[in-house]
Amino acid sequence: MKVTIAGAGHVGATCAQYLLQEDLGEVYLLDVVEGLAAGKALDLAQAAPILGKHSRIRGGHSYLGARGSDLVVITAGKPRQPGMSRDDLLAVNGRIVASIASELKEVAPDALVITVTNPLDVTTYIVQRVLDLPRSRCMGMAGILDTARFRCFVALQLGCSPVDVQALVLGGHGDSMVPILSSATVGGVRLTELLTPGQLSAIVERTRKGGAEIVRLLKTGSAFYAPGAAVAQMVVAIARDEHRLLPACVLTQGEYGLEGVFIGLPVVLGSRGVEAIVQMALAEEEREALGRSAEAVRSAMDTWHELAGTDPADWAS
Ligand code: A3D
Repeated sequence: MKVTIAGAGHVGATCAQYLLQEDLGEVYLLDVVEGLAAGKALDLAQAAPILGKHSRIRGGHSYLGARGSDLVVITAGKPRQPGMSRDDLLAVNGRIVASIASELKEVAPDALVITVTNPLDVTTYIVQRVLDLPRSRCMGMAGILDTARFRCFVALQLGCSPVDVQALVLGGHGDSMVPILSSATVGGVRLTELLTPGQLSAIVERTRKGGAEIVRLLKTGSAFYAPGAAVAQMVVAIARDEHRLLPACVLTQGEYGLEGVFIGLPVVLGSRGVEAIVQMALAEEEREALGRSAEAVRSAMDTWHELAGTDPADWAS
């Protein structure tokens, strides 16, 4: 499998490091800044003999290096700074991902694409439309990260292993995200039996603001270790045809009563990409919150069209 990572910044390079540790095959790191991707790739390639890995990692700023990629991860773009919302990045990052998608059309038109750049749900939409990909081949990474944050905070509260916390965070990658409490468990025990409503709502709130908490602490950018690990988990699921059930941002076609919006839902990930969207029972308030989250994403999609001066009707699949 050949994986191109467009954007060799914090998230892109961290993801490449995890992929090297997985020994997945060939990775091409790409960045608009000359020397950055080549330098980081060379550094990672020199880690391979120490780690006992065989993978080939190269880097550059030319799209020719991405030719023949089976999978492309797009992490190029500005990260948030303190006080910014993800939607504040739409104008600049929307244009960046649109230009990258146009380039990919030439060199890797059939690759599966995982978008990471924020605001995630809208950038995934832009990439899907510019590349005109079937929805199974175009997805966004956010749900694994938001879910991991939720699992981490539950584990901190209970003093248990985060591995035993099984949960899903669905919806848009923003303040409207929807942690699904009705089905969350710890080692098979319902989470609602282990924590009080007050503790649960504090964890939900911290999860929703989980990215901003890190931005506030770092002051110069946003999270990258957990995001890099989350993307790598999706890449591995696809490369090894694992049929993992994971949350990812996908185009809805009626699932959960939602039509034509990109939003985080439980999917099955394997070598064909999104092999299925899993319909699960939600509590009434969770279903309503998912609907509200979809409306927030839809309005951000409309804002993109205003910014880009494009007609949503021309973009309809
Ligand atoms: P950063 O470390 O600044 O890296 C971004 C890289 O993109 C830089 O090296 C830039 O040179 C490069 N770049 C910019 N424009 C282009 C272009 N046209 N072609 C190729 N490369 C380009 O940021 P980061 O890695 O911390 O974050 C990258 C993006 O991921 C940001 O938009 C973040 O908001 C987003 N992000 C999303 C999540 C999700 O869960 C969805 C999590 C963490 C970060």
